[in-house]
Amino acid sequence: MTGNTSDVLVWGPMHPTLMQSLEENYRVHKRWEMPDFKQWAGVHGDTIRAVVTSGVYGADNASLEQLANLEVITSFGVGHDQVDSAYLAARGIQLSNTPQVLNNSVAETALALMLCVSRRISEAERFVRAGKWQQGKFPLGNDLHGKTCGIVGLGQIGKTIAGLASAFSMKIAYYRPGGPYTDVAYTHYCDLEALARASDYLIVIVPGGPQTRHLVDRQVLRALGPTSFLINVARGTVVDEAALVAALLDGSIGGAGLDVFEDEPKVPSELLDLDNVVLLPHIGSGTHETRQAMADLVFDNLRSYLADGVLVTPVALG
Ligand code: 8YV
Repeated sequence: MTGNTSDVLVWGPMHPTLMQSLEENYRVHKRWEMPDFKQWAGVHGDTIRAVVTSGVYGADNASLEQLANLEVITSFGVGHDQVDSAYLAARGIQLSNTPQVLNNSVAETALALMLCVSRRISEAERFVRAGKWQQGKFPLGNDLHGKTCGIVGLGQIGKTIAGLASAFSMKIAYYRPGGPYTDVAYTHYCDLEALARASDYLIVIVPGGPQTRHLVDRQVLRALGPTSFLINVARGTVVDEAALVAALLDGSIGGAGLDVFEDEPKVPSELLDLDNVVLLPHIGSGTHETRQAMADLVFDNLRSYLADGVLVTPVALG
């Protein structure tokens, strides 16, 4: 650590190599270890130019209010719905995220969930472990090939999912209210219910936040129908979870593969006993390689900003 170093406030425990790099290069203040943040900020808040957080931790406005000289937030994850972009823009605080480096991992998680729900993989494994194979055959599943994969949000991750699903010989369709993209040949829908009606697997991969809250609602789930599946690798808030639970309980949809929930880490208890639902603990980007790349990108953003005032992967605010 040099003599002329910056004070950085870290919101919660981060990837180990990121923590190490932060501690080697800056004066690190750990918010999660502070018994009383407001009291700490009253004494030290003015020293903080940079905050390091994640898409899950976010950073609430009331806490940021205590940091009068804050210039930048570098966030671990591509989604940044847990910070208030309008508030940051109004204060002139810059924000970075970790796009691109997690596209493949999240897309692979979406494919894993599609395979799991279609071939009943989790259920089949529970069957073997419970010793039921000796008593009879396991029921049949469904193919992916030839089926329609409807993608809600054909951004970078959505396009990567489309590429993988194409390799499984699926037909690709997508929802985009503003009209079709000119650089892809996939079937376009302006209307989400129409896409749901056409889809065997509806994959949610739009950013979270107020604009997409409950985009997938009761009507969309009804349109998806009793033989089709919902996959969510975006944010729990994009799906009306109460409507999803009801649709799964009354058979309005065939099943679901969920990596995200509205109030993580809480999972609706009704889902725990359903065999046609696969539940994951928000592991979309959770591989050694991808998390390392995300950690490196967070550090690169912070170092670049504190040295030159420039973020490597800035988020356009407001
Ligand atoms: C992370 C994510 O798990 O990138 C995102 O938006 O949801 C995940 O990659 C999360 O951001 C923080 O750990």
